[in-house]
This record gives sequence, C-alpha cells and structure tokens, in this order.
Amino acid sequence: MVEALNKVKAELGHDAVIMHTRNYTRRRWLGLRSQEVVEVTAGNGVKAYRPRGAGPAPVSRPVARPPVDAAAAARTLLQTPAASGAFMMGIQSEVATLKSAVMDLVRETRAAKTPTVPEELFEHYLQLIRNQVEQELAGDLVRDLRLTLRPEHLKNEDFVRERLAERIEKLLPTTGPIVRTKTVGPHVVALIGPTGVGKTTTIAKLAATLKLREGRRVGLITIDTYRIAAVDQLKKYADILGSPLRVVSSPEDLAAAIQSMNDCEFVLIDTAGRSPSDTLKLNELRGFLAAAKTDEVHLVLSSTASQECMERAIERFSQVRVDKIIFTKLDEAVHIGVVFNVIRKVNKALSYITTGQDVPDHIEVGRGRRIAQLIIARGEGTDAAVIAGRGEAR
Ligand SMILES: Nc1nc2c(ncn2[C@@H]2O[C@H](COP(=O)(O)OP(=O)(O)OP(=O)(O)O)[C@@H](O)[C@H]2O)c(=O)[nH]1
Ligand SMILES: [Mg+2]
Repeated sequence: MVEALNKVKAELGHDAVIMHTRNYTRRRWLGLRSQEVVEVTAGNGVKAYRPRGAGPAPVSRPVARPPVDAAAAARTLLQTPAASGAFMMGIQSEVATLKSAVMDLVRETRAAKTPTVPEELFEHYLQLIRNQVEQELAGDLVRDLRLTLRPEHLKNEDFVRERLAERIEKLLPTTGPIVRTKTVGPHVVALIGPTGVGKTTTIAKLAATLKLREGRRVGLITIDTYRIAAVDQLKKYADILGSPLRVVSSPEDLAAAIQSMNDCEFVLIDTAGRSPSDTLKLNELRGFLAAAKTDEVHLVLSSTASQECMERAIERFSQVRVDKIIFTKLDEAVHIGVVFNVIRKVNKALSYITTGQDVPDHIEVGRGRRIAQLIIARGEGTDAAVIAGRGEAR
C-alpha cells in the first residue's frame, strides 16, 4: 500500500485524490501461486489523472505488495487533506448508492406485500403510506380509483391526484361551522380534551371569529380553575373581545353562569385538560357538561399526537361526551394521514382544524378536501406553504 501510495504521490503530486483502495489476491499458474495485489484508484484534483497514452480516468494501478509492512506511512499519506477529502467523497457516494438501493428494496418489498395495489398508481399509494394513511385504507382508495380511471388519464398526475383527493374527501365526514339554530337563549359549546392540545387558544379563535367576523354576542366560561394562569389566559382574550367571562368551580355555578349570559347568542366553555386515564376527572367533567345543557361538545386533539394516543383519547372522552372533533396544530403535524385514519375509524365528524398559534387567524372549518390535499401534496415533514393556503374560518 505504501509503495502504491508513493507512486500516486510521485505521479500526481500532493493534491492527488484517492478514490478507492483495495487489496486482493491474484491466482497464477493454475491457482498454484498467488500474489497479493494492492489497487489504488486515484485522480488529480477535480480532473481525474490520465497517464500518457492511457485510457479514460480514473486509473487503477495494481501494485505488488512490498514485503515490509509500513502501515504508519500509509496512514500519514492518507491523512493528507486531499486524501481525506477523497475518502469523504467516497463515503458520500457509497451512502447515496446504499440509500437508493434501500429505497428500491423497500419499494419492491412493499410492492410484493401489496400485490393488489395497481402498479400504475403505486407512487400515489406510497404517498398515502408516507403520510401514514393505514395500508388497508390506502389500498382500497387506489384500487377503487383505478377502476374509475381511463388508461389515458393514468399518466396525467394532476388529474389522478384530483380524483384521489375527491375520494378522500368523500370518506371524511365534516360538520361545518358552529351554528345556532335556537331563537331563545345561548347556543352552548364546550371544548374538552387532553392537556395542552390547544383548547383555550381554539376557544379564543372561535370567539373572535363569531364576534369580530359575524358580530355575534359571545360569552366565555371557564371551568379551568386549577391554575391561575389558565384563567388569566382566557381573561386576556375576553378583554380584547369585550366579551363577558365567568369562572366557575361547580356544575351548579356553571348552570347559573349560563343563565346569566342569557342575552348572548353563543356561550363557549373552556375546560381544564384531562388525562384520558383519569376516570375521576372525566366523571367530574361529565357532571359539568350535563349541568350546562351543552348543545355541542367538541373533543380537541393535537394532530401531532400518535394515532394510538388519539384513539385512546376518543374512546375515553366519548364516555364523557363527544359530538365533533377539532384537530389542532396541523402546522406541526408530520403525518396528516393519521387525522384521516382516526376520523374514518371513530365515526365522528371533523368540525375545525387549527394551523398555528395566531388568534384568530389560524383556524378553519374542517373540510375534507383540505385534509385530502394536505395528505396528497405533502411528503415527510411540514410544508408551510401548503398549510398557509388556508380555507375559511366559517
Ligand atoms: N403550532 C400550533 N400551536 C398551537 C395551535 N393551537 C394552540 N397552540 C399552542 O399550544 C399551546 C397550548 O395551547 P392551550 O390553548 O393553552 O392548550 P390547552 O389545551 O388549553 O392546554 P391546557 O388548558 O393546559 O390543557 C400554546 O402554546 C398554543 O399557542 C396550533 O394550531 N398550532
Ligand atoms: Mg387551557
């Protein structure tokens, strides 16, 4: 190796780029004799070295291994900036090759595992899977889609994506915005859900939308008396909106507070975040909602949570009461497909989505087409531009 590298250095100088080295044994005389060979592939800087009259670069020079072991000298040579640069380049290119081989393998394995997915739509199927749409659901979607597509449409990516979005939309039940149908007394809406999912922020967004955009009279109530900060948070929004805020600590107080807001068209109730495992607190919450004669209860879920987490929350909070589902933090979600899976599974309709921290801008009425587009348009990670293409708040 030392001899070979010295030759490289002598012929190509200190800037030599070592692209590849290998040792192998050459059999000679019908395999009776063997010779150890060191092969070095080197180039001269960016332009690969071409010896006079030789073929195209890079050059491979088999060199007989010298009898002395001079690994240290070789290491010194390999530690020159040119050699380590070449070494990194070599690693990079090998990693890239490996990555593409793994991707091919994944694709082949998935294709083998899912022989019923039409090949022409396999990329679309993969896009659904990348966004964690459940395999069975994704398979059904593209199979059904395939049946409706004419051969000339298959090559038209935009057309196929549009049709796929339509199918997803059809499978996603939504409720539309909060509407007051009664003529007397307030329409009472409560938001419940696990801790930190964005209930209070969403209440503020809803109140602002109703009040500022539609000129409705909105009252706010919080039963989150566990933390001073929680009351302060809502108080700040109530003050900005000029809406009354009542803080209550018992179901009786809550009924009385609603009564006192009889001139409001809407009363929005904020609740303390509850752990889905806390049966006692969930029962207490049920008592509050019953006393309030709530017209609708929205379960608020963060779309950054795992599907398992969401399903458990839905199961547990359903024992309290869940009419509709709000998904928050879509701007932070990595896999929008989970939202689709969950809504499909639990037989509850989507009411709103929220897409950021800004009150009141980052809220939209849940629309199947919007979710479908997010699933289809996005790969891994958040695409701020897609999220920013927001829909209507009402
Ligand atoms: N990125 C992002 N953050 C959000 C969104 N909605 C709310 N948040 C943030 O999430 C955090 C928690 O929001 P809160 O409204 O206090 O959540 P909560 O459910 O009321 O929390 P608890 O009352 O403690 O259970 C805050 O920092 C909000 O700004 C959203 O759509 N996107
Ligand atoms: Mg809160």
